[in-house]
Amino acid sequence: MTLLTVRRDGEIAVVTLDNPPVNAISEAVRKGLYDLAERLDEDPEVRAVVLVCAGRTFLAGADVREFGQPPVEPHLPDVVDRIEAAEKPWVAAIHGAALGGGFEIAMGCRFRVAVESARVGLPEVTLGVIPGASGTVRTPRLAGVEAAVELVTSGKPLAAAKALDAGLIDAVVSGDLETAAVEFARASLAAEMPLPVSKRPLQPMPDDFWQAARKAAARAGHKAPLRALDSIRFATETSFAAAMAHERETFLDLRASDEAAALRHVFFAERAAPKPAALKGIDPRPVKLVGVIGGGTMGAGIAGACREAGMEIILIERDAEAVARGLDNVAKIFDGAVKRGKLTEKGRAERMAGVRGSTDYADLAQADLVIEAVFEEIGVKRAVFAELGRVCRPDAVLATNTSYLDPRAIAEGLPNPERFIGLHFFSPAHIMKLLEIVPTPETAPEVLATGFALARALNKMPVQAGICEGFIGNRILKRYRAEAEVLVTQGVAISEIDAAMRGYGFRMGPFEAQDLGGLDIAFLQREGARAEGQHVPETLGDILVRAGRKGQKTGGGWYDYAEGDRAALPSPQVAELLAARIVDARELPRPEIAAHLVAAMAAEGAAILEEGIAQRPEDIDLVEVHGYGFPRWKGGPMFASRG
Ligand code: 3H9
Repeated sequence: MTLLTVRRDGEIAVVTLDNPPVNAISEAVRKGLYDLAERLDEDPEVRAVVLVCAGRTFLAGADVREFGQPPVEPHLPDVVDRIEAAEKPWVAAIHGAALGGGFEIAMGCRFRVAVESARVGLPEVTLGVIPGASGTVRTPRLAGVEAAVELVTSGKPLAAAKALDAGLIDAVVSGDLETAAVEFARASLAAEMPLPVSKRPLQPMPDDFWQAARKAAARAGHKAPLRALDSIRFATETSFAAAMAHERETFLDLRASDEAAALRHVFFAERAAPKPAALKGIDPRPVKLVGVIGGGTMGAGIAGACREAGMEIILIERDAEAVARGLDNVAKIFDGAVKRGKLTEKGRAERMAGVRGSTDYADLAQADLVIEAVFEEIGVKRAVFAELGRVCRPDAVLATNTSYLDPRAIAEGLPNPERFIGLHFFSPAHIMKLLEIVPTPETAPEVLATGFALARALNKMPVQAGICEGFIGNRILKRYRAEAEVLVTQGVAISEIDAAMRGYGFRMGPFEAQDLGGLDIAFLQREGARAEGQHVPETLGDILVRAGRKGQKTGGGWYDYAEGDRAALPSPQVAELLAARIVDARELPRPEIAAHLVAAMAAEGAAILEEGIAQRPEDIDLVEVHGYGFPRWKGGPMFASRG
């Protein structure tokens, strides 16, 4: 394979870069491009250069695998500068995505053309760094300060049409990209050449603009967006060269930070999770028609997510009234999408036309996949699978969405048990990214592969989990909450624990989260276990529920709430109810509280790994980041607690 090839089309040189899988900018790519810019400048027959990429995408950015090592010359900013300084204008021909350093190289080119399906962006902040090859310095010159701030601090790429509107690219082309780019290059030779981006003027912005932008960037919870903003602001107040030096320094500083290491860890974990090595070469079963049993919040969310991915849905409920309610729940999901401008009325109607309700299990005879999302009670679930075993095709994949029950017990007596699997969605299922995939010892490999394929189709993050109470996520949650209660019994204030976890990066602390979700679900579970004769010690949460404090919905849980207000107020009643269990008042610095609770999560994670419930520590981290609000920039409990 040749990294860079050059062919001539008259006076245009077409440079093709081929560095699979995503044309990441490695040391070899940097050196190759730099040398080529020199060589093509010396070729008297070349008047313009088109840079195009082979494979699925334009350059996807700096090679992130090199970020843990010392930087090696030529550095990317020098490559971008060299391309910009070329005597012959370069035209970036973009398909797939031009991201990070890839877009910075495109900004070094005199022109940028893209196919309609392409995206461009500067996602560096999602990796805990800022653009390091002029993204914060050239973008405001190319598209204006406001557009640059949005692109750089959000890290979100823009589709070609929007990028064109924003001035980030010069044209959206149709037909063959390379041909169109060569034509564009040829036409540009006849017209007046625009200034190189580094020479374009900058519009300074007023103070209140920067204040508002700072507020917005701070919402991300970690450093990189704020540092990126500072870098853009500095670029508007100083020379190009000074801004470049400042950007590079910030980039290198952040590259070495814990946050960047954590975000890289999550980045690579996310890419590895959907393609487990054990399933290589195993074809999933096709899934077009999906049955969902239960039209409550969870069932409707699952139906909505599957429908959004283009599958046809049959929603089964007990009676006509429940069917109507279930369909209404699904409709609300699409209504929400219309309200947010994500879906047209026509799109909504089309989505709903593919969702059918029924009370008759026989309607599932042709379903490829059926997902059960009924009440978390073993008898109810078993009855569902007895029906499914009777009516479904023997090769239809049958899945339970249980979060705590043993899938083996649910599937007991099911004919063809190799088609059975646990698919644990998180509520609201059309939004939450995590999908725990729980095979039983009998689950066939292609059924497991179907679970992973479904996750990909639904744009979810799949993690395989073994069978134990709570699988990976809820088992760690239980330990986390138990450990938080231990701190309370040691005299640490409930509000201090919540504040500590918010300070660590969670949206909510463990007690606030319980008040929002309700304390009664976990309580009922514990009561169920007790009724079965298991020894489940009385928790502090049990004491509150027995006193009628089930959370916000009952006006109070761990905190009191004024009517119609969600502000959590310390509760004298809770203090009184728990007084007998609290040893002493104790003050613990917030970082210590957070470290203690994260260590408890990691300890449970280690046990989960040892028992084979999770396959890799990265999987545990993904579960926490995508299902439980663990701050992404801390990498997950296993990463955060590494030695
Ligand atoms: C940057 O550019 C800094 C500069 O400003 C300054 C420098 C001085 N590096 O996602 P996929 C691998 S920061 C190394 O499944 P898709 C990935 O691990 C960078 N490897 O494909 C996977 O490997 P494997 C800014 C990378 O088609 C394989 O490629 N850029 C990189 O679903 C396929 O990946 C970004 O943040 C990389 N940069 O999506 C862009 N990117 O096969 C990050 C991917 O072994 N990348 N790999 O598992 C993406 O967003 C997506 O990969 C992309 C393709 C949309 C391009």
